[in-house]
Amino acid sequence: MTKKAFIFDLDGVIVDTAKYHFLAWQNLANGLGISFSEEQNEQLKGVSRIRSLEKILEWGNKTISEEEFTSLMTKKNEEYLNYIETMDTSEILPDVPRVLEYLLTKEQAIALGSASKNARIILDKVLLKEKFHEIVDGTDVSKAKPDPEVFLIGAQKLGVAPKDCIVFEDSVAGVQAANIANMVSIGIGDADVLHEADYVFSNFTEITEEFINQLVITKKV
Ligand code: B16
Ligand code: MG
Repeated sequence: MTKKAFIFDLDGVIVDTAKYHFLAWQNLANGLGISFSEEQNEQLKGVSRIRSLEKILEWGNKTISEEEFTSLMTKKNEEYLNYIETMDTSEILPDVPRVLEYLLTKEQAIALGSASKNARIILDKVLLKEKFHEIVDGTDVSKAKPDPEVFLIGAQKLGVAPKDCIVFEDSVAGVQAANIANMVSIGIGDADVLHEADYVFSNFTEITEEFINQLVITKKV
């Protein structure tokens, strides 16, 4: 088999940490007198920490000082870290380990491409860190998705051309980033929301070995 690179987003693809981000952002927003719904949380998926706080302040029509902005970001992250402290392998989304193992047996390259600065901590908690040949996270990038930087760095680190990379993403911004990078985009979630992706699956239980084999042999032009 030829070698391709498979790049996985973290939050919403490997683990469901969106619920913890939601609780921490909601607490922060409510403290500022801003209401914050699950629908609004959807719009923060794949979005960087800074941009997420900017959006919440926009929704609440609130302006704060730079110092307060920095201190709120720290507070949010401390609360988030408390939530993820107790994470374990039970929080890995269904069939993710099966797909990772299959790719490894087929000697394919695997990278993580996440906007989260906490990605390495989470991979450690769920004991999946050693499955990835390269990890690119929020500490390695300067531009947030839909900018393709995170995936392009992943491809470069693995030594695989972007057209030979396949990205698994749960966010619209992430799917757009993969498309802009000229990679194959696979949406994990709702097909209506992720309609820009080349393929969409509800979750990894729907991803067969035949489909993966097909991805490995297909050339993107
Ligand atoms: P942190 P992903 C993203 O991770 C999350 O989807 C997004 O909700 C979060 O704000 C962002 O990471 C930053 O996370 O505050 O931990 O640095 O989906 O790109 O893996
Ligand atoms: Mg995500």
